[in-house]
Amino acid sequence: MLRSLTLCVITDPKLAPGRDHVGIAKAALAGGADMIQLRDKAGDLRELLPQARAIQALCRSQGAIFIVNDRLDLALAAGADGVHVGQEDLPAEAARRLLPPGRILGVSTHTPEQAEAARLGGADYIGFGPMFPSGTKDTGYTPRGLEGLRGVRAAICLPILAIGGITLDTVEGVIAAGATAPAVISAILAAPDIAAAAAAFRERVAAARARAGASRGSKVA
Ligand code: TZP
Ligand code: MG
Repeated sequence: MLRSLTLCVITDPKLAPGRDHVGIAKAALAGGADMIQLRDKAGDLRELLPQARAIQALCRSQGAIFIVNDRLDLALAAGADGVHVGQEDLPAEAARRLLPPGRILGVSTHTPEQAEAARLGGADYIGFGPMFPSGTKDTGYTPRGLEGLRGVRAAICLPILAIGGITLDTVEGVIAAGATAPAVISAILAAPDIAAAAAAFRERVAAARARAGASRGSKVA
């Protein structure tokens, strides 16, 4: 399932005025996102829990995966499919120990060494970035670019969700460089029509995969 992911949309209501996490998730799912990650650095857990439960139910009904960023307590309380931790959150192995069997663990990484450590800690997939300059989060790392992505792809066989400044114009290159799928915030949430923006991303990812498949086929032939 993770290996066939096409698009992860990360909910951040600051970037989608007038919509809450559930509204963003609904629109992204309508456009074909197959993973939703709830990301809220400041939210009150009492308010986030019902939203997380609603998104989990929506995702389940549409065969999509629901992941909670940072907050393992929220992920567990909502019955989410998994949790995504960064380099300053719970270490991967600690999160892995606390997650029930079968749940998904994602880890944000910025270097091949961090990616390998995440794998050893039990990650099911890694986030890798920032790919390009991003106004959404200052990770403290310079953009990794396609070269950085190729390096981590060569170093590790886990699914990779590339993140950071990815747009419709750059997503095909990101897939060609070895990402399993993009994880996107602003290019989708700030669009006037979130569902249409998600659908456009899906199409580009599918096109890039088809091209990669065709070129592999022609090399074999
Ligand atoms: N981690 C690395 S860059 C980033 C995160 C959460 C922000 C991605 O947001 P955007 O708006 O798609 O650049
Ligand atoms: Mg985090």
